Amino acid sequence: MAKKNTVPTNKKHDDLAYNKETGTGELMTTDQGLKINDDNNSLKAGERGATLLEDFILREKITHFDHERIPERIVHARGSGAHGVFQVYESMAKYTKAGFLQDPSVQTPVFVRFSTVAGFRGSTDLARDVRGFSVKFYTEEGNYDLVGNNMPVFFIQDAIKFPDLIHAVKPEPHNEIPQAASAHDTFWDFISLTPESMHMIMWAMSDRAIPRSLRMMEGFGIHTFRFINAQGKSCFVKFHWKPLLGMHAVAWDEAQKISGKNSDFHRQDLWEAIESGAFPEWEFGVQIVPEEDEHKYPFDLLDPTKLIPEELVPVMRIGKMTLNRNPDNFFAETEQVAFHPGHLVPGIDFTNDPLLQGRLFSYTDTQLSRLGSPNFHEIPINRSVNPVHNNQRDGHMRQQINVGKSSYHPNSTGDGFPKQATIAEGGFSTYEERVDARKIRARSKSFMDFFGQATLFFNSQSEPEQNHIVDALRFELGKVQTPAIRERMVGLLTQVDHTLALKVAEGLGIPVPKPQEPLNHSYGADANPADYQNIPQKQSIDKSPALSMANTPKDSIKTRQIAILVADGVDAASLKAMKAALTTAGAQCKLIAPHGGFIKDNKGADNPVDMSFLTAASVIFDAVYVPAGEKGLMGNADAIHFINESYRHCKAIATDETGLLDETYVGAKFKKGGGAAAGIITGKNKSKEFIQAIAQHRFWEREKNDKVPA
Ligand code: HDE
Repeated sequence: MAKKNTVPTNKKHDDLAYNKETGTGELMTTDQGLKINDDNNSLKAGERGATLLEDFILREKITHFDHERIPERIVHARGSGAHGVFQVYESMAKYTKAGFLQDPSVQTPVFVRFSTVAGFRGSTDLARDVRGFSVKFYTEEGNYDLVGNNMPVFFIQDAIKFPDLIHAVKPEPHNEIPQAASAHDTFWDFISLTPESMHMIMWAMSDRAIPRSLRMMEGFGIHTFRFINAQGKSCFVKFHWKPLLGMHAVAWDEAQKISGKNSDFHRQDLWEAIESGAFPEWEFGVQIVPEEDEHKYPFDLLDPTKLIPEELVPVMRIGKMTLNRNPDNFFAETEQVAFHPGHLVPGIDFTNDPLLQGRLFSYTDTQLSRLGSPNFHEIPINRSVNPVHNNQRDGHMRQQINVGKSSYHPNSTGDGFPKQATIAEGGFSTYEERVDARKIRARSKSFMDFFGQATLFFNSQSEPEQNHIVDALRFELGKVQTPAIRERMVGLLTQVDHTLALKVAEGLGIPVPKPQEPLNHSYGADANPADYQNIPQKQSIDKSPALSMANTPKDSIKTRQIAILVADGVDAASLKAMKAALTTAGAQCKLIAPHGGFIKDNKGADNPVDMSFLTAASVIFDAVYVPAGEKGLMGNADAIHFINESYRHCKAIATDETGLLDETYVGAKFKKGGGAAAGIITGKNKSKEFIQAIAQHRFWEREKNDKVPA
C-alpha cells in the first residue's frame, strides 16, 4: 500500500535525533526536511574559491543562528527552572472553589522558575538580590500562575514607580556598571528618596538575599489576594512557600567568592539535587483573613510593603510541591516560560493592591516584546492542559490550525460554539467588589507608616543576623560615591533603629544626621498633606520570631555538600566510615586532593578524586572533614586555606588528627588557649557529632571574636 502523506498538524513532535539504547538515529535535514549530505563545507567556486550565495543550506543555518537569542527579561533575566507536582493536603472548599485545591488525590503539574532580579541573563547566582519564585500550576481549569518572590514585601507601593526602581538598580546607564549589584549610587539615591522602601531594604540587606540554595528559601505571593468559595463568599489570602529543608544563607564574603568560583552555583545545585533524586519540596501555606477583618490591623492589607506577622495570622500549610524533573531544554522551557499574575482560575481573585493592579498590565505586554507574538501561549511550556477554544486567530508563528469558518461570537455557522461557560460549568467571574469612589492620584493614609514593620523585622533578627544587616549596609553604602546619598540613607535608618543607624554611620565614618522629613510626593498630587499627620507608627507586636532564619528547623543534613580532604596514605577505614555515615544521613561527599586522578590509601587501594584543590574551593561546600592519614596534606597551603576559610565562614570542621589543624588559624587559636570552638570536631569516630554540627548549618557566633585571615 502506498504510504500516505499527512500534514503534521498538532502532532506531538519528538525530535530526539539519536536513541542511545538501539544506537540508531535520524539523518540530518534542513528546516524544510531536506536530507543534508555535507554539513562541514560551504558551497564554493572551486576548492580555494569564494563562497556562493546560492548555498541555501549555509544561509539557512547561519540565519537561524543569527536569530537564536530573544530579548532577555528586563527584570528577573537570570533564572533556573524545574518541573514538579503539587498536591493539596485536604479540600480547601471552605475558602475557595479553585479546582486544584479540592482533592488531595489529584497531582497538579507545575513548572517553577527561580531568578535574581537585577542581573543580566549571564550574571552570577550569588548576587545580593531578591529571588523570584514563580510557579505555574497546569490545572484542569487552566493555568494558574503564582508569580512571587523570596521576600514577603516589596520596595514600592504603586506600580507607577516600578520603572524608576528598576532603572535605579540596573547597571548605571552611562557605563553599564555594576552588574547584578545594588551597591551603587543610582539605587541608593532612589531608595534614600523613597522611604516606603525601608521595610524591603531590611529584607534585602539581610541574609535572605544570599540564600545557600534555591531549595532552602521561602516564597511569598506578597500581595493580598482573594479566595472565593462556591457560595460566592470571599476572604483575603496571603500565599507562602515553606521549604522542607529549612531556610539557610551563606556569608557575604562567601557569596562574593562563590560568584568567582562557580557563578552557576544555585543553578547547578538545583539541577544536581533533582538529578540525584533529592527532590526539593515546599509546603504551600495560606494566611486567611476574613473579609470583616479587613481593617483590623495597624497596616493596610492592600499595601505591598507590609506583611501579616505569622504570630497574628498563622500560616496554614495546605499542600506540598515537589520538584522532580529537570527541563529538557533550557531555552524552550526556562527561557520561554511566560508567567503572569493575571493567569487565574475560578476561586482566586485580585485585590486593589496598586502594585498588583499595575502588574496585571505589565506581564502580557512584556511577553509580546520578549516572545514576539500574541501566540506565546502556544509554546509547549506555556500551554494549558485544558484545551483552548476561542476566536483569537492568526498572528506571528501561529501553531494551531483552526478549522471551519466561524471565528466570531455569536455565530450560527459553528452552531454557536465555542460557547460561554456558565458559572456551574466552571466559567470565571470576577468577584463583585463594591466600588464607589472619586478618581484621584493619591495614596491611602493607611499606607503611610514606612518604618513600623522595618523596625519589627530588625528587632526580630538574632544578633548575628542584625550584624549581617549592619555589614551589608556598610558594604552597599560604602560603595556609594555621593556623600549626600549616604547621609540621607543613614537619616532614614535612624527611623528604623537608632543603634542600627549609629553602627552603619560608624562603618562609613560619618556622623548620624537628623531624620529626614516625609516627602510630599508620597501623598499624591490630589491629596491634602494635612490629612497625613499623625500617621500610626506602632505595630501590634514588637517581635516576630517567624521572621528570623535562626529559628528555622536544623535537623537534617540532606543534600549538604561535604569536602573530604585527602592525600596519598589516607587511612582507608576512617575515610570509609565517615563517608558511609554522611551518605546515610543524606549528604554528598567529594574527595578533594592535591591532584586529580586517584589517591592511594594506606591499604594500597586507589580512590578516585572528585576535585583537585585547583578546581574545588571551600565556599562551594557546607563542611569539611580530614580523615586520619593526613600527612600528605601537611604544609599544603591549599589545604590550610581550605580549613581557614571554612572556619571564617562558620562551617563545621572535623579532623581525625590534629597535625594539619595545628598549621591553620584554628589550631593556632587552640594553642593560644582559645578553647574548642563550636562546630570544630577532633578525634576519630565522631561522625555523629559531625552530622549534628553540619545540621546547625553555621556557627555564626564565631564571627564575633574572630577575624580569620582567609
Ligand atoms: Fe515582576 N515583572 N513586576 N514582580 N516579576 C516581570 O515579566 C513588574 C513584582 C516577578 O520567572 C516581568 O515575564 C511590574 C513584584 C517575578 O519569568 C515584567 C511590577 C513581584 C518575575 C514584570 C512588578 C514580582 C517577574 C519581566 C510592579 C513579586 C519573573 C519578565 C508593578 C510578587 C518571572 C516577565 C519569571 C517578571 C513587571 C513587581 C515578581 C516586566 C510592572 C511585586 C518572580 O512584566
